[in-house]
Amino acid sequence: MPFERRDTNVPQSNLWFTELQNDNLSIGLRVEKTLHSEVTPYQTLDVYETHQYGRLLVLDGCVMTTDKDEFVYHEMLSHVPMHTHPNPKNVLVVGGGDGGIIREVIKHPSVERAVLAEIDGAVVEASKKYFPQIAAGLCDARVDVQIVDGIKYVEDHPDTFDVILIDSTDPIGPAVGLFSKNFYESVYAALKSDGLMAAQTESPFANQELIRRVNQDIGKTFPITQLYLAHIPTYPTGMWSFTMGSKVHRPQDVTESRVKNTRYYNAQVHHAALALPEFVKELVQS
Ligand code: SPD
Repeated sequence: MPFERRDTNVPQSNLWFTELQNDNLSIGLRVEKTLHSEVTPYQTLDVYETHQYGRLLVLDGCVMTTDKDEFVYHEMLSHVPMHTHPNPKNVLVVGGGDGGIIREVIKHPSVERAVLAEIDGAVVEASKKYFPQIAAGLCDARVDVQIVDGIKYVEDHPDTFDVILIDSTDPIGPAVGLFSKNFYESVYAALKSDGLMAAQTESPFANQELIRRVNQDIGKTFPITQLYLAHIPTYPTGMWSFTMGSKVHRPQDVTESRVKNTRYYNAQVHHAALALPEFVKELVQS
């Protein structure tokens, strides 16, 4: 049977959310209604109800997460590094005020304490209100939500964490410092002797220079560096990268999944995500 086509007589809102990636590329979602808009001390924050992807969280005009595909990003930024560490007990999430990464981190039974260092309390509040299934973990007894500058928090906590996850916005505005070599050096210092980190590092199609630089900077800071990929439909180009820096443990050594209730991650996906297309290998080898 061919595609089921929409009845063109049904009236539709003609309001579209459009994220301009650059002068030549945008992604668009038809909006059913605007649920929330505010200007926080750090950024603009909007929440929309969309037809295709459910609720959509937008910061400074960029898609942060949607109801329908958030699981891919949150599971892949958390479970690939969390499984790479044999026994992660103390975990820090920098950014990630919506709570999605924390929700995944606390699925690991070894976790005793998970700190969220988010600069903008408005993101946490909006997520609790409009994305309760994403923010659910923020109330867990092991979770400590700190509304602070993540860069300073990392600098102030040497030799503290087993795993640090950097769930930043795009490298503009408040997130610029989270993509710098100085910051990766602070992250290295905040990790215990066998600690490891992972960060979201944008699209290999749209952000090649950034990926090249970040890989070099993490590679100069950590003995082990690994870029890995996942497919996230609402992020520009759909192909998304994450970069891990590790003092000792290798993501290739993971043998099985320690968490059962995932929708994207499993041990096979873990290894598949490490396999890089040739044009992405070029970015990390140069
Ligand atoms: N271009 C999208 C980059 C967004 C990365 N962070 C999203 C936050 C979701 N927890």
